[in-house]
Amino acid sequence: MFDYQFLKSADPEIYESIVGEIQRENNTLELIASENFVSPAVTQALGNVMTNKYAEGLPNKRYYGGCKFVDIAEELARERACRLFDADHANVQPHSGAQANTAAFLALLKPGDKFMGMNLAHGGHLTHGSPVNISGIYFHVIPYGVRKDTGYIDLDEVEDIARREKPKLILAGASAYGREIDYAAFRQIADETGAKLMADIAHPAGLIASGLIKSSIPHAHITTTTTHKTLRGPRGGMILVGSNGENDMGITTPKGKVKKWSEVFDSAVFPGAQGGPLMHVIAAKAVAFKEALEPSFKEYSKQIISNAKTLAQALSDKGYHIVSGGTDTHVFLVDLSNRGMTGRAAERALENAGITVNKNMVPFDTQSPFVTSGIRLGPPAMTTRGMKEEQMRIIASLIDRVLSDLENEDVIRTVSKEVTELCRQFPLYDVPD
Ligand code: DSN
Repeated sequence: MFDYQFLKSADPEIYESIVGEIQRENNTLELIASENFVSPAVTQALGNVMTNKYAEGLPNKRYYGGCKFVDIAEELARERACRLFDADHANVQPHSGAQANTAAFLALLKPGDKFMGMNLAHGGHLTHGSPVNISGIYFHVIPYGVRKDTGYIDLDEVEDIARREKPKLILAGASAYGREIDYAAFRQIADETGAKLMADIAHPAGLIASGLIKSSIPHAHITTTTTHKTLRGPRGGMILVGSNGENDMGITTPKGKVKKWSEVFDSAVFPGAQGGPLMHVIAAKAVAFKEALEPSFKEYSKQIISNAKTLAQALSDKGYHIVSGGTDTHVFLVDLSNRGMTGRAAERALENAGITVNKNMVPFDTQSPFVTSGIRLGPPAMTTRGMKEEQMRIIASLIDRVLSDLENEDVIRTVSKEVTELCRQFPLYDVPD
């Protein structure tokens, strides 16, 4: 599938590290909810000569000559992104989700301005106001969270805080929250309190593109996303604007010129937050969007949700506490505090058995972010391999055997063999010679 003949002789050490990663991905159960396996077509688009090209600006409005062919790739990516999300405008240049969020903040806030974002410990994201991220360093974040009794976002609390604090921006989105987000309710609160609404759909983007869960596009003034999680594209970011944003968010510049909101966001990406776009990645984004427009992608997304629900239920049946009681999406949190172990210990033992997860804070956690009381699980990558409900029940049982006897090397060895066998039944990538 992959041809590495030049790399192998030019740089055997890097070649070996890539082969090692292919083997790791082939032979382990990847349950990190934010990871996925791209198609061979996406990897080929990523490894191409468009990496050579400077293309600051936008298609047909570049600061460099020679952009005829990269323009084709970027136009296709933008047009496909708009079709996929039913958006009016897409900027496909952000190098990552964090870069897309930084550009959105630059467009919407001034240093010191107040915004509301979901508490990181309750499922939010580093770039939604963490004190160690630019979002929390340059801006004044007011966090909101989930209800202790239900694990669901507390919209009453969101409304109370917004009325009291009058933030300029409310950010709806999360990286460890399995329930659907009610963007219409967030928009209502934003309108009532004079805030703009930003949605970060990095995690559920593929499910939203498939029309399986509610979309932020009709409600948010701006939507940011990554392209590599449930959307199954190359690592990268994107900004989307729906007609809602376009209609009511024109701004008047100091010279009296009214700028469309899409122009404001485009300028915030470049020159505001980035220089030259990664044109090879943009080509690969276009390929992934084409794949996501196929009817088979919707079937894939449906299977992700069914797999996630099955995995959560199977673990719950074995006595594990699933935050909020389950999931509507591709991800859920397991609170291990009633099992006498930390998220860190669980992550390590599972990794030794060939099951990759990430430790994660759970709402109202008493442990530090390096230790945590929980793990986050999601099956998008395993669903790409073709696994279904039956395999989810097997995986739940493998996880349970490891976590029920954390220090037992024999259990870890036996489970590890079963993991390898399960992976063998669902082949992923050919290993180069
Ligand atoms: N770090 C990603 C995740 O795992 O959710 C989000 O950016």
